[in-house]
Amino acid sequence: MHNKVKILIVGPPECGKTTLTNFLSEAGEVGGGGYRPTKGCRIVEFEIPNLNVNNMTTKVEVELWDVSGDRRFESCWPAIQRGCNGVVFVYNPGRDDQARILDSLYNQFAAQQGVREAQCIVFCHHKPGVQGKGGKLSNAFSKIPLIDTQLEEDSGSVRRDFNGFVASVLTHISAVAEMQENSILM
Ligand SMILES: Nc1nc2c(ncn2[C@@H]2O[C@H](COP(=O)(O)OP(=O)(O)OP(=O)(O)O)[C@@H](O)[C@H]2O)c(=O)[nH]1
Ligand SMILES: [Mg+2]
Repeated sequence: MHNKVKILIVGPPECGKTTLTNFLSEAGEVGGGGYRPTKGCRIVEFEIPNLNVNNMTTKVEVELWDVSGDRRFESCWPAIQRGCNGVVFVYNPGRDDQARILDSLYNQFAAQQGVREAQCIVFCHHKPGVQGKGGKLSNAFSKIPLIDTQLEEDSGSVRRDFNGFVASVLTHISAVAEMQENSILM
């Protein structure tokens, strides 16, 4: 059983990727201090001790790559994308430029990399006080689950949704591996 995953978290600047990464990995406080833009990328490793994958409980090691939303670091993207198993797209529903940015990120981080819809999820991240649903996401996202994340109000569901996503990524990986084995045997 493959129990290690590399997940990227991408989205426009300041939408909350580092905050979500810190919450999921328990690496820091939510909303503590001011905004410090991520430089290039930050890799955080943590474990999910008991994850149910294909009816089996297993320990999963997660490498979460918290990618800067600043395109000045675009030259690092090929290195960041190598060996990626899944992508979390994050956006701020309080701004109307986000759908366009997310569509372009989908092309670069999923479509062009052969990362399938089953390996993606969208977090519509509500910072405290942010209203609205944001612009409609492009058709590229029509088959990708979209989750509202609100750490102050319901952080438990954010963790559950993320863990569920990791389980479905692992299910996808094992299904692909099985197909490849079968095609070798045939
Ligand atoms: N209180 C609170 N603050 C948040 C939340 N999400 C984001 N913020 C704040 O919004 C600002 C930007 O959040 P970051 O997580 O740094 O944004 P980012 O997407 O990592 O930005 P880049 O690294 O520049 O791409 C910071 O000041 C955060 O503290 C949240 O859920 N609660
Ligand atoms: Mg950041």
